[in-house]
Amino acid sequence: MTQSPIVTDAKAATVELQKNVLPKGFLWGASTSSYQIEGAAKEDGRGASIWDTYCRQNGRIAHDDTGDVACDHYHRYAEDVALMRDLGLKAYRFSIAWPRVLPLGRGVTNEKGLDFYDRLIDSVLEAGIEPWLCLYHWDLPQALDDLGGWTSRDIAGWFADYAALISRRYGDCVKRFATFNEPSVSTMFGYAMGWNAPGIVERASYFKAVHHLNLAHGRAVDVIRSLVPDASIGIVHNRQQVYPESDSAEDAQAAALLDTHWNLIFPDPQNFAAYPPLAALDMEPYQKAGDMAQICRKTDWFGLNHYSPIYARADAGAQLGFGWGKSPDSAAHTGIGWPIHPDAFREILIDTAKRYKLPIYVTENGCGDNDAPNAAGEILDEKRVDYLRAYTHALGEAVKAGADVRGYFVWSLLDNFEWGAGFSNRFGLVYVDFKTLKRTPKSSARWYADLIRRVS
Ligand code: IFM
Repeated sequence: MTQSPIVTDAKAATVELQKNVLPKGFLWGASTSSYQIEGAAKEDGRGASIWDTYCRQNGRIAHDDTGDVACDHYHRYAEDVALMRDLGLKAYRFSIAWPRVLPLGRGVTNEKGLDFYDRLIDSVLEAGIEPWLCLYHWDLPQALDDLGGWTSRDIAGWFADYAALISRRYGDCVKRFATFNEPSVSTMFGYAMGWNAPGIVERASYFKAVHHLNLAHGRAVDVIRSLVPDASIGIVHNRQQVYPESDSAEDAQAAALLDTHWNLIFPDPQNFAAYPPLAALDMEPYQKAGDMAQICRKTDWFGLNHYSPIYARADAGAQLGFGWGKSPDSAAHTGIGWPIHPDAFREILIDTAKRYKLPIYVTENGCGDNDAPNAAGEILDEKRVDYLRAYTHALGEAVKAGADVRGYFVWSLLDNFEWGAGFSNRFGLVYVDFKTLKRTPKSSARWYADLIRRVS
């Protein structure tokens, strides 16, 4: 995917997506994840996750923030569902906290934790919103990490059993299942870079984690299909164009490697039964006969998370052979410094549709900033409105060019715990005051509600 950077079309921010561009029944939604919003970390029998541990390690998270309380969604979910209803959302993507329902990751279930998701799903359905359930958004039970976590081959079986529990419990009313969210981030940042839980920096651990997660995906797809025959199953991948930081041959090689690990190492084996060429040799030691047949599973849709292109530079000393490059200063950037490239979004949608030939749901897209209320208590996040306007317009252009895109979920419904950045990076349509936990819809929430009304 290495090619010249796309120049941002600044005019796109003023062009609204028009009615009748998108297919009938297009799903407008918003996404969240368990550790980032739920809080109630020690309540009602929830077990510890690797993020509870990681957040307590010195210097890992900005301001030593933790997800202990986060948005307190565990107690305030009804208020949050009311916000979704006011927005006019058609779908809501959330994740289950594995340690909330299986405190040790396997074995004895936690009925109170399971009840919480019953209540949440019921209230989402009562609001006329379709629940999209993601099994794994990074909060691995600590007890499983103690046994090796994703570096242990046994995890494919632990995950399959967890998928069975969730399918049996919720499969009567939930029909949309995602196995994983952004596996390339959770494995690369968690096992090769040390930037995410569990904070490991080791090549071999990373390759093992990748392979075992791929196996777990294949096993879980089989389990969900057998227990919920009418389920619509997918997995959520982040895909971003990867550009070399300079014209040097070394940076070009680094970009090809980053592309392999960021964009291909999960969807390629899952769809084509083969690891991408630049990773194939590294993956060999961890594969057993029959693994590829288990990993490669037909899914019903491709979940695409996209924010902006990323940049690579040569770094021979790095665990995976590439370093992270800087985006050109000339590009427009969000408040947290991510490049704004709606054209890249259009192109990645077209490219993903051609490569994987699956219906696409944009399962995350959004704009991070450091929003603050004005004197009147309003959050006028015009920059986010411009971003969303430009990106949804680009989505329409991709559809016109033939990409089969069937839904779009904003990241995120609420400001939340943004991993290593703690609470300082805000992506929400709804502002959360983390002292009082008061929710206030931002200008972007009003804009999004209006868009949904206008084009649905
Ligand atoms: O907050 C994250 C989310 O958990 C995964 N995708 C990117 C978002 C913004 O960084």
